[in-house]
Amino acid sequence: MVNFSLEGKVALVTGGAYGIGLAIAQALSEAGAKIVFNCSRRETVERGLASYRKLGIEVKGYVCDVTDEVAVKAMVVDIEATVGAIDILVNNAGIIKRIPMEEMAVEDFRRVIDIDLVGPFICAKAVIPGMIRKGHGKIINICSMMSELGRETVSAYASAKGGLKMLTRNICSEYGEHNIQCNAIGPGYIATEQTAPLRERQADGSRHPFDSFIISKTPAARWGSPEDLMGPAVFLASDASNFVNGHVLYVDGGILAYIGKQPK
Ligand code: NAP
Ligand code: GCO
Repeated sequence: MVNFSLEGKVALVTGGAYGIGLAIAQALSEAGAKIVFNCSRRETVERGLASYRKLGIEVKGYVCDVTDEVAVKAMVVDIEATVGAIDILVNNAGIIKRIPMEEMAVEDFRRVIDIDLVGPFICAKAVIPGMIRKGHGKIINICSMMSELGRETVSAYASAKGGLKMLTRNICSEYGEHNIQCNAIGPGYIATEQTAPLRERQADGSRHPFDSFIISKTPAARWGSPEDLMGPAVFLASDASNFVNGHVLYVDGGILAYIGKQPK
């Protein structure tokens, strides 16, 4: 029988206070995993703890910036001591800055790369030794449409997410022999706080032009919801995907397959 169960497993979901991270953590919990999560701000961790309480999910939350290697290592040591060795890492924490490249400060470019690409490297590096000792592990990186496509104003984000696709493949290559599977989920356009500016109603109540654009580019003719990512996450976190490695599973309603609706 195909095993989707996560009973007895410990999952760390970075940036797991709300949005995609919360939905994925909820799904892993429903499949039996014990959940720990981190965010960079105390207030966000508190917000996340309240959400998990409302969902009836027992979690441990950490204030930890994924770009701070010393803090990440300390968090992993504490998790291993108080919850258990980490079986599943979801590198979800991420930011975006939408600035035309010629106007983007190098510091802004670096910060996005630091959080969206270096952060996953730091977190994976911190959990891999424990996974090797256990003889198994699952690393799920949260990539993006921008792992494949560019668009105006997101040069830093696309560079980070393209790099994250290749980091996924490299962890697969380097640690597959230790029974560690590293895959990625590539969400399409998902309705979260991160994309709220792209969906804001216009003054006259009409849809934001970008909102209409995405709906025209998506065969499913809708934005995704964080819940659309729950099943794919359980699959990639479970034994059901033990021979899937280095793969980016796009959960995008078909955007990448579609040239776009012909203008009327
Ligand atoms: P979101 O609503 O902005 O949530 C991001 C989470 O990451 C927050 O909990 C945030 O909390 C945390 N975070 C940010 N910087 C951090 C840091 N340095 N250290 C630790 N935690 C940090 O984002 P989302 O829409 O749920 O997206 C989650 C992931 O999916 C991101 O990697 C994003 O790039 C990716 N993604 C999103 C979409 C989409 O359409 N929404 C599509 C494809 C991929 P703090 O601010 O308190 O740290
Ligand atoms: C943007 C959006 C996208 C989504 C997502 C798409 O400004 O284009 O924020 O980047 O966040 O990454 O997969």
